[in-house]
Amino acid sequence: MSKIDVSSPRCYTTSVSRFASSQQRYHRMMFANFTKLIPLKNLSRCGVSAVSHTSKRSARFFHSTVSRKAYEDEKAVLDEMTSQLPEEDVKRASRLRNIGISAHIDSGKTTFTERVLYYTGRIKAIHDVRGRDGVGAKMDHMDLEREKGITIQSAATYCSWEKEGQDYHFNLIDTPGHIDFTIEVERALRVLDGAVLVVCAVAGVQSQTVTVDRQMKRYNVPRVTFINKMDRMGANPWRAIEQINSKLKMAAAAIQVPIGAEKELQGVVNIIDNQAVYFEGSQGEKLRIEKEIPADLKDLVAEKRATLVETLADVDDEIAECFLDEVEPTVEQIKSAIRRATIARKFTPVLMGSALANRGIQPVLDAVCDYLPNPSEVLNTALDISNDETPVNLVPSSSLPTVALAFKLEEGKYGQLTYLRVYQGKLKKGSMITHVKSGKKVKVARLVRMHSEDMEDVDQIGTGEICATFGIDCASGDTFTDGQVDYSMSSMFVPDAIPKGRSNFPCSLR
Ligand SMILES: Nc1nc2c(ncn2[C@@H]2O[C@H](COP(=O)(O)OP(=O)(O)OP(=O)(O)O)[C@@H](O)[C@H]2O)c(=O)[nH]1
Ligand SMILES: [Mg+2]
Repeated sequence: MSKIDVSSPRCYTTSVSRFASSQQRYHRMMFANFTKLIPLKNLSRCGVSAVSHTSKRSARFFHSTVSRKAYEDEKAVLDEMTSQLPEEDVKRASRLRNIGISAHIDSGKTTFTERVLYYTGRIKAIHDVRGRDGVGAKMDHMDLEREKGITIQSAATYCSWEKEGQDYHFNLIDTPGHIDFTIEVERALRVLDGAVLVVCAVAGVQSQTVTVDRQMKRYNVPRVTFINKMDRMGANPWRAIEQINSKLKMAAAAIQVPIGAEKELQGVVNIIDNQAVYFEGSQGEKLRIEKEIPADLKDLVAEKRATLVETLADVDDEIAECFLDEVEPTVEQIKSAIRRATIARKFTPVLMGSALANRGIQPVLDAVCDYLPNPSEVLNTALDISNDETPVNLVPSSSLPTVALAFKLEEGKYGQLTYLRVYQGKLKKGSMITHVKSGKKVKVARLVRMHSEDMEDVDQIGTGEICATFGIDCASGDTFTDGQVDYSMSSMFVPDAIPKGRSNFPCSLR
C-alpha cells in the first residue's frame, strides 16, 4: 500500500490514503459481528481493483474513467452496433433490464423492492423491513439489517414482468441509502443500465438524493423517478418534482396524478393516456383501470399534461416541433419522446405512490420496460491491452468473445462470492475464463443467479446479464475474458471517506 505512483490521476492518488480507513470502516459495518475482519493486505480485493499495484500494466485500471461521451455520439455508435447484431440477440436484449433502486436513506427502496418481488411472483408474501413479524424484507437479509431496519449491502435479485403479452426479465439491485455504504451504490451503478430513483413525497430531494444523483450522472445511468410515501401526511409530489428540476438540474415531469391523498390514496391517473388506475385487493395486487378519470382531477390532469409536454419540448426535437406548431402530440409520440429523452439522460419521468400502502408499484415496472434502456442501448467500452490499450466497444452479442466484469465481492459461507456482469459473449458453467490482470486461467465451477441471499444454479448466463460465481481469486473491478481477447474494463470511482466524527450514522452502529 505504501508505493504510490504520484503521476497517476486523482482517483488513484487520493484513493490510497483514504482507502484503508474507508474500507476498514466499511467492513466493520458490513461484518458488524466482527467475526471476520479482513486483513489489511487483502483490502484491495474488497473495494477497487489493484490499489497497491504500481506497474504500468496495473496502473491502467486507474487511468480510464467511465466514458463521458455526449449521448449523441454514443447513439450513433450504438445504432451502428445494433444494426449488425443477430436478430436473436436484439430480441433477447430488448426484454432485459438491469436496474438499481437508489435513493436517500429510508425513502423506501427495500419496501418498494419487496412489492416488486411480490407482484412479479418471486415471493409469496410481503414482509416489512426491520422484521417486526420475525421475517423481514427479502432484500435486507443480514441479521444486522433486519435488526436495524436499514440496508447495509446491496442485494441482487432477478424477476420477470409481463407487459402487453411480453415477458421482461429484470436483474435488480436494491442499494443502501446511507452515506457510509455509498461504495455499494457505486459498485451497483457501475454495472447497471438504468435505475429507479426513489424520492420521499414529504422530505423531497435530500442530501443523499443529491449524492445518488451525482453517482448516476457519473456512470451515465438513466432513471425513472418514483415519489414514495404518498400516504404520509404532508405528501407533496409537485414540490419534490420542482426540487428534482432545480436541485438536481434534471428535467423532470410527472406522468401521473394521484387519486386521493394521504390515507385516502387510491390510485393514479396516467396523464399520458388519461386513464385512472386503482390498486385494489389486500396487497394492491388487483389493478382496476377506468377510462373515465375523476371529475375533480380533470383540470389538474390537463395542467400536468401541458407541463409534461412543455418539459419534453425542451429536451426532444419531435415534441418541440409539436409544441411550436401548437399540435397536441399523440400518446405514442409522448411515450417515444420520454423513452428517447430518458435514455439520453436528459429527462426523468416521475411516477408516484406508496410502497407501504401497496399503491403505484406496477406502473413503475411498466415504466422500467417502456423508458429504461436494455443492454444494447448502453455503450460500454474496454481497453484492448494487446493493442496499446485502444478503447473498444463491447457488443452485447452471445457469439462474440466473452468479457465480464467482477463488480462486487462478498465473503459467504462457501468462500468468496464474486458478482459478475457479462458485457459481451456468454459465461458457461465449467468453462475456463482468464483473469486479465494476472493472466491466470480459472474454471467457472459454479454459476448462480442471486435472489437476495439465495442462490439459484444456472448452466449459462447470456450477454448483458448479472450472475455470481465462487472460488475466483480477484479484486472488485477486475475483468475476465474467455481468453480470446485481452480487454480490460475501466475501474470504478472510490468516494472520499467521511472525516471522523462527521458521520450521522445511527450511534448504535458506530
Ligand atoms: N408511510 C410510509 N412509510 C414507508 C413507505 N415506504 C417505506 N416506508 C417506511 O420507511 C422506512 C424505511 O423503509 P426502507 O424500505 O427500509 O427504506 P430504504 O430506502 O430501503 O432504507 P435504507 O436502505 O436503509 O436506505 C420503513 O419504516 C418503512 O416501513 C411508504 O410508502 N409510506
Ligand atoms: Mg433498504
